[in-house]
Amino acid sequence: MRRRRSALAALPLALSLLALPAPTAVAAELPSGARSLEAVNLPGRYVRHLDYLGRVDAVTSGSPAQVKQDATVTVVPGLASPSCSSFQAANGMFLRHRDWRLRLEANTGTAQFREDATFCAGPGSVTGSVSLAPVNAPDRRLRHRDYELWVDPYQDTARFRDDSSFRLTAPWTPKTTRGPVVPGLFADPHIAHFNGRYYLYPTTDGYAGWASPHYQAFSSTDLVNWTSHGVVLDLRPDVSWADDSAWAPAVAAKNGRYYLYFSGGAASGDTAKHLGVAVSDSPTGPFRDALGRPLVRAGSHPGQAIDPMVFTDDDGQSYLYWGNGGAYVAPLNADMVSFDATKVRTITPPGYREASFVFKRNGTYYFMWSENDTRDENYQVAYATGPSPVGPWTKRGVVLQKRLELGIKGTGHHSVVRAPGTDTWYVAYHRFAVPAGNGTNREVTVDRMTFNGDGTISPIVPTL
Ligand code: FUB
Repeated sequence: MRRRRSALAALPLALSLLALPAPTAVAAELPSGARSLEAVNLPGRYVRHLDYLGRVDAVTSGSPAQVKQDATVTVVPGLASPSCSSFQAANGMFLRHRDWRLRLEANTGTAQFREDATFCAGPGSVTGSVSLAPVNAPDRRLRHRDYELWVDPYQDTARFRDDSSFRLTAPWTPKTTRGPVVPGLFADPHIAHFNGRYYLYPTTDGYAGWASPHYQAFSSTDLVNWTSHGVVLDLRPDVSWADDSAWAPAVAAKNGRYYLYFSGGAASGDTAKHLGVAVSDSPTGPFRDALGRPLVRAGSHPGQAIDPMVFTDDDGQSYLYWGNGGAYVAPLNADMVSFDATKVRTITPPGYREASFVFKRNGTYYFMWSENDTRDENYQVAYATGPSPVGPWTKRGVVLQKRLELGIKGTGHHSVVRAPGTDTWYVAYHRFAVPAGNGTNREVTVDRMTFNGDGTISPIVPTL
């Protein structure tokens, strides 16, 4: 039982505490994935949500399945800062603070929500434990008080340090489905293989209006276990002509260098998106703007200058594809950062919305794209085949679409990779986050893509 002190008796202590700044929550990256959080000074009590409010409650092996699930969260890169963390519940909602109380709410994508749902980890009071400071209130800590979870001003007392320290333990509810390949909200994955590793370059999602300012990258040797390489390009400091709308990147390698094609807009309210190119000596960056200006300016062709993709043919010639509303292709110059504007061709197929992707198999060129709006559960992937990288194209139909019996919606903006030296192909794509996602809360997954004997693509079966 905690002893209550009178307000007067507590005053000298409170004044002395005011003088002490809260120690900086050193952004110790938490392991991502499903976890439970146990209060260090209340062994057996775990962070859980009950009626959308955070508490620390007893959980045992005999607890009802619902209690175990409510005491399990998935740790994902912080919605407001990828070096910190966010905590997602099984229903897709996030733990966030509001009025200094910890709550479980759906991500609205606003800057306020993303910050309120991002916590930076620092050392806890005992070895192996962590304390969690909101990214937007670094002098406060998540702590339990009368078994409720609050975000209180830091106090330099043993009691406060214990009340605000948690151990990350094995999850009470182990994940039963495969889930997204990288935890958290990401979309528009560009998958590629460079020097023995697979790389994934997605849009960072969860932002209202898809306003993310940066790109993160991941790599893997087996397409199952992915390593985060953090932010590889941040538009705000690194690109003079763009601050936000870091949408749908694509990376191509040539002559030992890596070229990241990206889109960006100015945060000034200008809704135009331009397409740029950044370069690095490493597939994991850091990438720097190669031109100091856009490669394709908004308005240079009908539709939006977004969703770049580069295909390099067997003769070494690379082609840049892009466009929303209209699909365009142009041969890139050898420098990979320029092209002859007179050589741009319009290749918009029927049903085309965005997200061009081109690859070649057995001498046939495949042109794939997304149809409908990414906010629509009917967002889907279709394709055409042709005899050259610029067509002419024959539409073959839709190959990837929602699977409602599994709760899979909005499957699109994909990319394709072949396991080197084989005829085994994989498709990376996004879907509405399962469950509770939508067109700005999307997640990335990878499935097999197979071909029929006549070279057409078999329907891709989206799996969880
Ligand atoms: O992620 C932002 C935009 O949504 C992409 O550029 C489009 O392809 C759509 O997925």
